[in-house]
Formats: sequence, structure tokens, C-alpha cells
Amino acid sequence: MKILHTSDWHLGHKFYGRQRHEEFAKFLQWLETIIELNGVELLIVAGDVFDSQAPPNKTLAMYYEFLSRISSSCCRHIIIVGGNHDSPALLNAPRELLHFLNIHVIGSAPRNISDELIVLHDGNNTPEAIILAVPYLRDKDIRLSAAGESLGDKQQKLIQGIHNHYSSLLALAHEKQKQIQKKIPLIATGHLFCQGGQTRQGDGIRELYVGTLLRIGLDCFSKDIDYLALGHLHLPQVLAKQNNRRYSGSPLAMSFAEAGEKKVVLLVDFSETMTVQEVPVPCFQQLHSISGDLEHILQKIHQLTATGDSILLEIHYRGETLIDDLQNQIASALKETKLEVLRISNKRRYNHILQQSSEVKTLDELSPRQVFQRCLEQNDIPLAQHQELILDFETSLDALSQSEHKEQRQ
Ligand SMILES: [Mn+2]
Repeated sequence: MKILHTSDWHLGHKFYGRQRHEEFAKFLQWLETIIELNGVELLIVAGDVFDSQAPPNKTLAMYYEFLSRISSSCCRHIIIVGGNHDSPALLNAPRELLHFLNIHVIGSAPRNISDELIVLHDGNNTPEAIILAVPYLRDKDIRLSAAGESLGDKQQKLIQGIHNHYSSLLALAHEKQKQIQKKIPLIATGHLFCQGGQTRQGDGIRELYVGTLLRIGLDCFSKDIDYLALGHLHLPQVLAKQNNRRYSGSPLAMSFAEAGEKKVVLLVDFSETMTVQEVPVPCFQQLHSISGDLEHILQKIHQLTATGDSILLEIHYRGETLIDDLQNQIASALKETKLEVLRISNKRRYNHILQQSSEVKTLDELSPRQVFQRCLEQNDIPLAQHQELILDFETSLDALSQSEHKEQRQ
């Protein structure tokens, strides 16, 4: 059986307010080609299909068009699990309909855990794989909260809850295996931060409380699991040198910091001995970050123009002199080029005007968590209390966005 493992598409993601529809469309087209070229029979998307709880209609249309095309290809089955960015209600809404196309959607932990156990059948109706389709597990899915708990208690219970969830599901899978009486691949998904996982600044992971505080040990996943398809971290990686425990990473750069990094999808082949092959994702839109004084910035713009490529830019002015018309100077340098600047930060100017050392950002550029963090700092809340307050804040924020979204949809 040939499987394609991918995650963290973040469809609908914007760069400083600029939509990326074209890039996403190109990626999905490319993915379709890869699926057909390699005769992929199962597609696994391990969470964060969408970037936000309420993606634009154009993004939704792109997603459904892709699913309908794939379901009529060689790809017999599609498994989609929700990530922390996804709205479970949005992913789950068409699940009954998608089921007819052999598309299995698990938007959030279902009431009945056995719904996460999926047995896939080949064309002759013979079982060919068992999937533990586990989505991102929310605090409320797995932990019974009690009054007066310390932060340590909360985290410990969350970790324990995630371990229990996987082991209960594995017990059900073992029963199924006995019934099937034949060795078929056992595949599990997850959308979480594994111990030893690598991340980098600016990839959006640090802002999430599960990312900041919780690390799930690999011992959570039984040796009986033949392949673990993980999502959440944006760098593709093998865990603990085990070829069959992997993050596919995001296929597109989600920040300027990720620009130029290797992006892949994974082809897992169970035909004989299991093999995993990284398929590099082409770069559909070049990104470039320029940091320096005006001379350096203009020189770099000149160099990039000469390539003739269409490139999105992020510019950080770091010069000593105060330049009031920096924006105009850069705008005129970009005239009649294929370069587009999305953000110019002028640290020197802010420092001069506001006499403060930290870079001023607008609310657009800050996540709610960063705003909260600034409140903690401004109000001189002792550092020791930060983690606990942030966890409570994130939990409330998550609950709020869930209920807001529910109201919108009702
Ligand atoms: Mn995620």
C-alpha cells in the first residue's frame, strides 16, 4: 500500500494581510500530480488543513475541488484529522457526505473513541490497513479539570489524558487485528508536539500553549504502530532516528523565517519492507527578508530585481541615520520590478520617536498571546506566575473561538 503523509497546509494563510490563493492552488495541483505519478492509495492530512477557524469561501472551494478530484483518482482513501488551527465544526460539517467518497474526517476527538478507528478495505473488500485517526486533542477532550489545581497538575493530567487516549484506541485496534486474522499495517496520526521535536522561531508553534508547555514522549506511541504520521511542527523530521515516526512539516513556508527551507511531503510504501521517501515541494512563491541600512537594502533590491523573479519582500531597516521617507525611497526602487514589499519595519524611527528599546508593532502583527504577554510585563506580574496565566489565557481563548464559531454557523 502506498501512502502520502502531509500536514499543516494552513490553507487561507495570509502574509501581512496578503492572500496566498495562487500558491495554495499551485500546491494542490502539484500534490494531485504526485499522487497520480506514484499511484498513492491513501492520503493522510495530519491536521491544520486551514489556517483559521473561518477560512475564506474561495479557500473552502479550493479544498472541496481538490477532494473531489482526488477521490476519483487512484487514491482510494483520504484521512483528514483536525489540528489546533482547524475549526472542528467546519471540518466535520460535510463528513457524512465525504464519507461516500471514502474521505474520513475526524475534526476533533469524537464522543465515542471507536470513531477514530478506521479499517480501510481494498477493491476486493479485503481489509488493507487499520488507522488510528487521532486529531489534535483539546484540553476539554481529555482532562477533567478540578478547582485549585496547580499548573503542574494540569499539565500532568493533559499528558496522561493523551497517553490514555492512544492506549485505549490501541486496545480497540488489537481487537480488530484479531478479528481480521491477517497482518495489515497499523498507522496512527497525531497533531501534537513530541519530545525531541525541532522547531524554529517564527513558525507559529511557540504561540500555542501545547507547543510551549507540553511535550509528549514517544513512549505514548506503541511499538505496534507501524507508521506514525504527525502534524503540528513545520520542519519535516524523523523522531529519535526512527524512520517510521515522522513529521511531514508544512509544504509551504508559513513565515519569512521559513523561506528557503526544505519543504516535503512523505511517500510511505508498505508494498514490501516499509520505506519512506521525502518528495521535495517546489517553491511556488519566493520570499525574501532584507535587514540592514538603506544602502544594503537598495543594493539587495537591485540584486533581486536582476533575477527577474517575482519575489515578496519583508524589509527591516537597521541603519543608524533617521530616514523619514524610507517608505517612499523603497517604493521608488521597486517601481517596475516584480518585487512586492509586504512590510517595512523602521526600528530606528520608532526608537527615535518613542524613546524605547523594543520594536513597536501594530496589533495586526501581534498574536493575542503576544498582547497578553505584554500585559503581564507592563503590569509587573512576577515571572513565576506567567506560565500558569498563559495556559489559562490560551484555554479561554480556545474555548471562546470554539463557541464564537458555533454561533456563527448556527
Ligand atoms: Mn498545528
